[in-house]
Amino acid sequence: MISKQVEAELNNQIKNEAYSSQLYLAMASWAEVQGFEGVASFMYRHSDEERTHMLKLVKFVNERGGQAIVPALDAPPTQFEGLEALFEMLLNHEVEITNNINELVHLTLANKDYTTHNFLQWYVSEQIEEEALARTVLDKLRLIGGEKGGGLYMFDRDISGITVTSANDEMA
Ligand code: OFO
Repeated sequence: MISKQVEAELNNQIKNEAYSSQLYLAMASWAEVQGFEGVASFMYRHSDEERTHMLKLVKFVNERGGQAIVPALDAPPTQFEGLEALFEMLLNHEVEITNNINELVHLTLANKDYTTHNFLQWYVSEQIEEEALARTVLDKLRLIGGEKGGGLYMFDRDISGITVTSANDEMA
């Protein structure tokens, strides 16, 4: 059984993951319209991943005697200044999510809730990968000279094959 406080914070994280999914879906749609098919397919996949992160939390809260709440969400942006701005936003967002997860982990320890603490370790590892991925993509984009460089076609083509979990291998 989870405490009311842990339940409330897990529900807050459900909202954060749901927003991540919507944000990346908005990025996918923008990229598709701009003609960046590779970036769009990467973002569509990333959006799906975030939905699985949310679902994992929904099931956990319900299994532990709480009730997962499906939240109302703010609308994500519809316009992005460019690819570099888009990936910077993604990185900043993931850093924020990492902070949220760390706060949650801290709360479970303070509550001596070792079951939830154990469950959250998956998210701790996942955040290492997500931040590393965003940084690697940004580095690659800067390496080709950003928006003004001539390598955008290759960048877009390469990124379509990257998955969140295999980011480090594939971008190496
Ligand atoms: Fe769910 O990891 Fe990104 O936000």
